[in-house]
Amino acid sequence: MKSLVLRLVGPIGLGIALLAAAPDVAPAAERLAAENAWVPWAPPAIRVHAAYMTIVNRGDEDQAVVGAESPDYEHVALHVSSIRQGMSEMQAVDRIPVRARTQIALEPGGTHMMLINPKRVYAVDDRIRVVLRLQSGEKVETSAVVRRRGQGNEPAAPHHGHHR
Ligand SMILES: [Cu+2]
Repeated sequence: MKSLVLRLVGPIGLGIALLAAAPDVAPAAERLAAENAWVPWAPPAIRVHAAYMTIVNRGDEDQAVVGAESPDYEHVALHVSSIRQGMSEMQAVDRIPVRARTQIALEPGGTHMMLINPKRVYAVDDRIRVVLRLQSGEKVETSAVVRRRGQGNEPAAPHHGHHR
């Protein structure tokens, strides 16, 4: 669904003006896309959710996501999970680099976004807007679908047991 990936360059009018002025230069936000975004459904008592997606850099320049926000949450953080001494731990990171012509999977047990303090209650199949901030200052918007965690090898419990 291409319409889920939007360019956000200041006011819409300005974005159109920039496009018209420089048709040969695709803005960073058009070369970076956040695809297949999803948020595992959690009961309302859980105030910290994860967001997973694939960040695709189709451009010739390295990019980096340096932050994110969502109108549906108070705060969004970038996190990396790892297993240490048999325990799942996670750490906040400043940036998620996405090298030219590569993609990065944000997935359970690895890099992910942490959505903190939801502003509403979600049901399965709801959509959550997430806006990625790029190093260039540009923004990439994506729409994450609320899904139940798969029955595959993902843990049934949220991986956020060690979150402060
Ligand atoms: Cu986390």
